[in-house]
Amino acid sequence: MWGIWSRTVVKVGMAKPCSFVKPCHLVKPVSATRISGRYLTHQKGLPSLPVPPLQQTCERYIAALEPIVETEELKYTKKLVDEFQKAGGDGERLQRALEKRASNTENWLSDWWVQVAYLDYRLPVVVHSSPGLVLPRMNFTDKQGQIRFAAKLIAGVLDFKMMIDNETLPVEFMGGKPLCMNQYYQVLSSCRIPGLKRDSIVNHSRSSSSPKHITVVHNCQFFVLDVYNSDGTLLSVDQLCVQLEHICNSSQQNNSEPVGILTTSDRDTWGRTYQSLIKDKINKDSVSAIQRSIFTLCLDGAMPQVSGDVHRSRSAVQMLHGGGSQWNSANRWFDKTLQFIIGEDGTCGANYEHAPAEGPPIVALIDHVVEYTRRIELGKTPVKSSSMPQKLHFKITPEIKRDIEEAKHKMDILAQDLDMRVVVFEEFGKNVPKTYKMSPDAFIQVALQLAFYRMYQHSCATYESASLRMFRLGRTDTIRSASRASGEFVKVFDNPSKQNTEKVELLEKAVQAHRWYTNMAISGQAIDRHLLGLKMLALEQQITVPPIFTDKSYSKALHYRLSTSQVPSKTDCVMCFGPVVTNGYGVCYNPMDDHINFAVSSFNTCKETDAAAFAQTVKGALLDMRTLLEETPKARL
Ligand code: COA
Ligand code: HC5
Repeated sequence: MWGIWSRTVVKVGMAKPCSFVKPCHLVKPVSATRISGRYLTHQKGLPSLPVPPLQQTCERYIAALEPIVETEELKYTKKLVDEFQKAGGDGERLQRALEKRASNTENWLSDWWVQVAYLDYRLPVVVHSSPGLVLPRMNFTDKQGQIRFAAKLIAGVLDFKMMIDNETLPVEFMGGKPLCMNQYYQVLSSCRIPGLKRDSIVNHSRSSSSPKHITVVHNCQFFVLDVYNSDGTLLSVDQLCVQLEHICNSSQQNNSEPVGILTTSDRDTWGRTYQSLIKDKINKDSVSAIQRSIFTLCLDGAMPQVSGDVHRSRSAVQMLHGGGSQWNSANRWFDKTLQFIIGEDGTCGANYEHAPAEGPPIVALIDHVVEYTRRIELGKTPVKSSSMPQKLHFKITPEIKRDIEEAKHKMDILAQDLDMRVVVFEEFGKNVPKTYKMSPDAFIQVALQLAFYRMYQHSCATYESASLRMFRLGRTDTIRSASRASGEFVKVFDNPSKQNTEKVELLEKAVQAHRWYTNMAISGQAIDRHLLGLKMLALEQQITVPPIFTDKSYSKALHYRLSTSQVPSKTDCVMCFGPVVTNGYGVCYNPMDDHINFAVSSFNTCKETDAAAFAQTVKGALLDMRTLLEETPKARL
């Protein structure tokens, strides 16, 4: 299996030249019709994503390969790279074409990226692409509490939506530079649609009749809930409570076909089923109501009681895939860009379909919602009557019934395979690295490198997400955390014959190397998206794909056994995702001031990996690195 972040590799022969004609099916750039003034002025002021110099990328590519390929492989790749970048070679030609594309587009990368990383990707979005987000356990333990919290949550999301609609969202900054805000306009009222070979995204937020409803799913049954009164005002929290109670009361029996499970299938299979499903007018209207809705709210059924770390890990599983067909996997519509998930025992979080946006805008929305739910009180306003929620009906043919059974079966295999461990590292957070004048993120990444080396005695290709939102319509590039400096550090760290002063020096160098790579990535000078762009052009122009892209080193460089991401938040939550290769780990972390939340995933069918063991080894690495700094006086200077 190729994870999304590996599949941009090698399979050159299989990849078809993409004809990115009119990307009407892509995330629509913000249109000038409704979004205006402040937002557009801000967006226009942002710089365009640069195309890095070819020679720079070639040099940095070779440097990045050093810790992860064999000496002989590196020698061979150096020759290919020299050939690629020589005057009059493939590289020069492709580079010129890429520069031309950059001058003719708002962002030379973003449409390609959405296509390659998401819409062309055919594995299920569940586990393989859509992340989960786990909020701290909330203070309720029964159905009544679940409904009351859900009502507040809906009100909180609509409060945030108002800021999006009025363009009053504060512009975000990174390192003093303003960020692209486009992703905020893509997360509500949008949905992924399965295709036969390629998916698409619809976004209804700026259509002339923008949606006024959400979808609620309970006991695998879907309902349309209008969240605006006929006079255009929002339903109050009390009104929402009444509506949710009505939904729950009218779906107590689990007697409908669990049609939502179809969205867990691989995309080609779901694409085929989708075609036959929407042939029926009733089904088409029901599916359209889900797709158009502002977001989906999943009210989950009760789960067996567990506590502590086990509860956190179980919640992460609920957010990521719902626990399997007998639990809540069918109580979802995984194509929906944003799904809030609320259990009966205080479990609460979200799942989001990744194509339209990165984690940070989702987290900002959720931070706002959590804050809102803490402020708002119930039972203060008289309950006005509002229109009744509408149940969505589906007509299920024997063929679709068969597809549902197959989807259940495959989802259950996937659920069995995923090992997810949420751990809280309680000893310290950003505070300790800061004391030693080190970047906390770089410190954590070096600890991940040390942990991997301790378990496997070598380094692996490592991916960390870097934001490109300093540029207009920017998405992400890759920070390659395995560097020459990290390699030198991890090799020496457990060697008792080495002095602590040398170890500290190597640690400092490794941390600095990581921070250097981060700065280069967020300023649009990293290598991965540039190489992808050059390869995409070769495919588009139907010229022979240059050998550097069919080279073994390139596939090794993209086989990320460590796929990682830092997603910070105000709320003490943790984000999670699956590994991107069969023998890899997915590691998402949220560094708070005095602790760090980690979610580590791996596949049970892989005998080499073990999420719990890796999480434990990361904890050990962080502690040992701090001890080294504490015991080595030089470090305090
Ligand atoms: N000494 C003291 N303090 C330092 C320091 C140093 N040498 N270097 C950094 N710090 C401080 C920073 O000022 C910052 O302070 P704050 O806690 O007050 O904000 C804090 O430490 C964190 O900085 P750092 O750990 O270096 O990370 P970062 O915030 O710069 O983040 C990335 C690094 C790569 C995560 C970030 O650039 C990025 O791209 N984020 C987006 C990732 C993303 O999109 N993920 C989701 C993908 S879906
Ligand atoms: C709720 C936020 C979860 C983070 C999701 C994330 O980091 O996605 C990465 C996106 C990117 O473009 O780097 C991909 N990754 C999960 C494979 C790291």
